[in-house]
Amino acid sequence: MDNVKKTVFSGVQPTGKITLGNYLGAIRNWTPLQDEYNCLYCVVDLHSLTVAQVPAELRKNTMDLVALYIACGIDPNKSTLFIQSHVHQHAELAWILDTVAYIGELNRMTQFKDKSRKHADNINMGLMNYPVLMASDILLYQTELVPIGKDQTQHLELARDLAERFNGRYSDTFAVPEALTYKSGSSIKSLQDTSVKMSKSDPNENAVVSLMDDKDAIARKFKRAVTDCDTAVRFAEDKAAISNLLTIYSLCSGESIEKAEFRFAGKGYGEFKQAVADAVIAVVEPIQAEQKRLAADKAYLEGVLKQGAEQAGRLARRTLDKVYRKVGLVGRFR
Ligand code: ATP
Ligand code: LTN
Repeated sequence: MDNVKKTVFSGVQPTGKITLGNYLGAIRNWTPLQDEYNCLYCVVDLHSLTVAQVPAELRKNTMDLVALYIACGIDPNKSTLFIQSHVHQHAELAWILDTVAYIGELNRMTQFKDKSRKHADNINMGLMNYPVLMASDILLYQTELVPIGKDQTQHLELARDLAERFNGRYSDTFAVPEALTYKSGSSIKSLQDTSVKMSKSDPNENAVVSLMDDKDAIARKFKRAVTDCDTAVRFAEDKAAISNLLTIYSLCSGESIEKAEFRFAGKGYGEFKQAVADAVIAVVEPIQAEQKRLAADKAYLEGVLKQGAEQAGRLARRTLDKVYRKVGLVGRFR
């Protein structure tokens, strides 16, 4: 690993079908960083245990997501690709950071409040601790940049606070990370309700386009997508639904929003929605084919993950050893 390059870390939970929001807001932005930075891309399986999972499905979703990362352009020869639970230091550092984090600040987290409402029968400690484990993921690698969607910026702020608090208390130990969010696509909205983000856990399947949806499903979902009251294809604050579709169209087709507005001027929503669907299909079809091919190649994926866990483990050990020493734990006798 190159010591002069800055370190980038990001992850997605293997909690089900990866959405177009996950792709446009996060994963898509990871690939161009691979040449300029030391990148670590992680499937954060421990995080997904904070809501109820079916064990066999979690296992499958985890391996499918590894294949999807590669299909989306993450190159295991350039980036470190690994599964969070394969590097035990994540959970260990989270414990130390737990002793630095305050209950009050965790209790205020928007995602914790949202998920507590959604899973009222299972408000477990892990759900509250979620951002501390995320801070651990990031700080373990002396990460400087974290590419994420807008919904995760509050968690990143906490990671920064914990790093600074620890550094202040025990002397300089962690790099203080910065969020990397992009102007366009950092918050793709539900196709049925533009006041909420498109989310894997949305029970309304018309609201969410999955990266693995087939052509017909994608066309149907865009056809049924809510629109605004007039008929103009225009990007504007008071036209949240059309603006969301224009953002998706622009990111998938590569055409600017202005050009797209011009192209669809005077045309109906029907034609526009079909064009959005076509642009999305053109992006996802090759990814789907590659994901399927890779998911069937177990030996290859295992090799990638073995190498990833070794590389990440080496870096993680370095930071955790330092942390244990700083807080006053007696090092293991060898
Ligand atoms: P869940 O519904 O299970 O909470 P999620 O869809 O929010 O899942 P995560 O695994 O929590 O997905 O998020 C992975 C990455 O995708 C994060 O960087 C997050 O910011 C980004 N992301 C999630 N939803 C969107 C969205 N609608 N628009 C843009 N980025 C998103
Ligand atoms: N909480 C993130 C997933 C996540 C993550 C991370 C993202 C866990 N650890 C570290 C960036 C860096 C989410 O997207 N829901």
